[in-house]
Amino acid sequence: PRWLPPPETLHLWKEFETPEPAEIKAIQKSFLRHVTKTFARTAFNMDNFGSYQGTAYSLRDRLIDKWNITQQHHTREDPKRVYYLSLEFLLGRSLDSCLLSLGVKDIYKKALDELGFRLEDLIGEEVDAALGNGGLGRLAACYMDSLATLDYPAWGYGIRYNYGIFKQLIVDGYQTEFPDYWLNFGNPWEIERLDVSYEVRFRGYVNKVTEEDGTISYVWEGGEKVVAVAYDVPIPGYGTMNTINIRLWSAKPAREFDFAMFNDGNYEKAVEEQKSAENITSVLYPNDNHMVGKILRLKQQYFFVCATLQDAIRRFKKTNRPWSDFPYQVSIQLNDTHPTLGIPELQRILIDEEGLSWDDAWDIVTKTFSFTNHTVLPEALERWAVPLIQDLLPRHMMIIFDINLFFLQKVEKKFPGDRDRLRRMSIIEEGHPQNVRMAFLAIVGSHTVNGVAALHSNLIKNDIFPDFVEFYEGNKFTNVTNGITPRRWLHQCNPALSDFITQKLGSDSWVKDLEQLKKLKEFADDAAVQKQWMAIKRQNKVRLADYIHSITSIQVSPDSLFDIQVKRIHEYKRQFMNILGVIHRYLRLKKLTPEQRAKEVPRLVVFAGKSAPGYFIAKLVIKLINSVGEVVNNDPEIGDILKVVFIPNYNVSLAEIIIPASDISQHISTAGTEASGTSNMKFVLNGGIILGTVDGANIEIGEEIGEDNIFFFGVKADEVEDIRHLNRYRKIEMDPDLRNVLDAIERGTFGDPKIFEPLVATLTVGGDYYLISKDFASYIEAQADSDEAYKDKVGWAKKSILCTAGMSKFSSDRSINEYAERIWKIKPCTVPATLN
Ligand code: CJB
Repeated sequence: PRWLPPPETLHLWKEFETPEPAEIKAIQKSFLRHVTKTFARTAFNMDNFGSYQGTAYSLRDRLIDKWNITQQHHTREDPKRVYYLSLEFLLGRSLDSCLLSLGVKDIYKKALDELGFRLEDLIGEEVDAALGNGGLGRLAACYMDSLATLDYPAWGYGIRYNYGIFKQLIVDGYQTEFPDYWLNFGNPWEIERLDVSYEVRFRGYVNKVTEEDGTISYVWEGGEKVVAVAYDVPIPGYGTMNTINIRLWSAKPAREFDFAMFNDGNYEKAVEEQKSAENITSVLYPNDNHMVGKILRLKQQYFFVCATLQDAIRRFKKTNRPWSDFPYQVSIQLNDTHPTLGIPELQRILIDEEGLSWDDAWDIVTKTFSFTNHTVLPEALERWAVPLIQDLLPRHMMIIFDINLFFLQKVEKKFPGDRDRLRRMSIIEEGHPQNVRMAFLAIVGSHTVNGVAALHSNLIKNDIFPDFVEFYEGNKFTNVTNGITPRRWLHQCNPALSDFITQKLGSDSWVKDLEQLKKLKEFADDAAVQKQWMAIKRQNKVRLADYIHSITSIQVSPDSLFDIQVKRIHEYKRQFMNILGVIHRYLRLKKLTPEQRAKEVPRLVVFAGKSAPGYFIAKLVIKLINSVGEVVNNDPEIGDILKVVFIPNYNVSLAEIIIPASDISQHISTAGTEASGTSNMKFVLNGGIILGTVDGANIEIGEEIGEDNIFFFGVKADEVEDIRHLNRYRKIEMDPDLRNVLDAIERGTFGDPKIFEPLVATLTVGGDYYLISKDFASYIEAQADSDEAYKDKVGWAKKSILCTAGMSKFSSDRSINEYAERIWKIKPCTVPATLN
């Protein structure tokens, strides 16, 4: 039974629910209370980490107050909510962003200063929450920030992995992986909710029950159960009361211990069972844009979807509405196909547990779900073996077969006798074994399917799902171009530029309304603004140079052009082409006289990014970058004219240092392979210039900022297929400059050439699938253009200002408003000021 507060006690609750005022004394009081009481430390037993904890806990109190007020308001108003289901949330650090969102950074700084702590040092003590691989996970984090800031009633749902993405160390030039012990020192940003838990069943059997009236129903029984426990991560909106929640599930054994087994002396077996439950949420799979068909991953997917739906349904049922209202109260967004099992799971609950008819249930399901596709790479599209699903989720497999049957009947009706079409469109792919095509299941079970940039959404329609576009007559498919939060990716990571923009625009309202940035265009030719603008860029380059020195001992000059490529290491992203271009530059520089060399634009080429641990070729790319750096950086003839640095362990907090420091950033995927990219947006927002291919969101960025302010090169997406076809059937034309570069590698200029043979082979015997040879000449030309442009300091400053000024479109606030209005049909639910 629910506990209800005696009415005469309510005033006490109210009093303590009100957030404390942000006064210096109040802050110091709460800080010291946590330091001494929560962490049992004293003035004589303190360090920066202790004061980080004290500060974080004091902020956490404020967050919880805001969170409670928000949730109470939502409960009262009962608006339609969106649930954003994602296997990844790449949040990074929270202290700085919370201080800024709550508008208390300055006063906390003062309060801590008086106690003898520097806020900047404390911020550096926090470990990243790295529950994601790359773009997809970081997008989810940006979207949570926008949902909160725009006052939407939204929940994120995911998994609380005990280990996030691995820590990368470089040993002898090679990537080595270490576990990410992120929870070891506690996590101030989560609230453990032992009271919110659900059972999740795996395996077992399906009982067919024939009722007295002849109707047939199915009951899923037996098997093993685990419990999902909620951990809540409050996400405050910027400058608003709205504080939403990311609910992360952690797996616990259903029975704490099997005492019978224990008493029998079978202690190990008893512990084993417990461990096997906990294993489910133990580790994030470290693959980006690549599916791995491991059973534990499938368990993770069902585990989080099952707990999430129980939670959403419990909330819905509190209002006593009929089931037919469900899609008008609940919208569920599938972040890629990873949570697609939610579709058969909701259908199962509705027909097996709630007694709805198949058709009524399916109507609810298809009005509730929508699906975002994030990639066209075939190796990333999820396909799960039918026997695997059958074993783990027998009832779901039956339901998927039925969904497919009814779907194919409709296809047959629309295109009678078209057997090949049925085969192509079947959710079940024939073969040994059969596979479930998760993207097809997601499309069939959703009302809307979107790609993440204009080009990508067109490729989805024309190249990967054309049959579905034809069947649904185009009605399901749409585009929502990705965005990034300007709070973290300008206001927080680049305080100097942020302050300068506020000063020039006369207000900081751009932080919540990025359209305002357009007004910066007026200043593009203003010499004083240009000077200040580039001085800020230089400060940021000094900050990065210092970081590079502290980590790698390599000294780099802040006066060189900073040319940066940071992202997951993947063949399609072509870091290999970048380093081949660096070798080309090095060989050219070596041929020059010292006088000629002195006239060259000095360039620092920075790489960072993780490779999937089992991705052999990507790991060789890292080795090659480090080997080239070793030679180039120690060549006395070259000096500062060229430096090559691989910064280890790329993550969100490192991105915050790297991105504001770029002059050029590279986004050079083979046309048609990068769905959108989001770091491209971050770099340009910070006044960096893109050198990139006509791919993903680069295209839309070019449209917004003007083609003069971006260096495009390479073949277009619609040429790629033909070139690949030719590459397969005749000898590849090797670019002569590229041949020289490969010769240098093969001569052993960068160490034992044997090491790099498999990598070099991808350009020749491998058929050069990513068209490096084809694009090499135009890549080198674009690089030369960028050198020329950089010599013109005034012209460069103008470009840089116009870059930032043109980025309004790429705020995640714009993306989220599009999702809310066009897909989720939700409205803001603003907490009234009187409750603040
Ligand atoms: N993406 O990060 C991932 N992981 C995947 O498995 C598939 C796609 C990326 O998603 C980003 C957000 O939509 C895109 O910007 C990026 O192009 C894509 O590779």
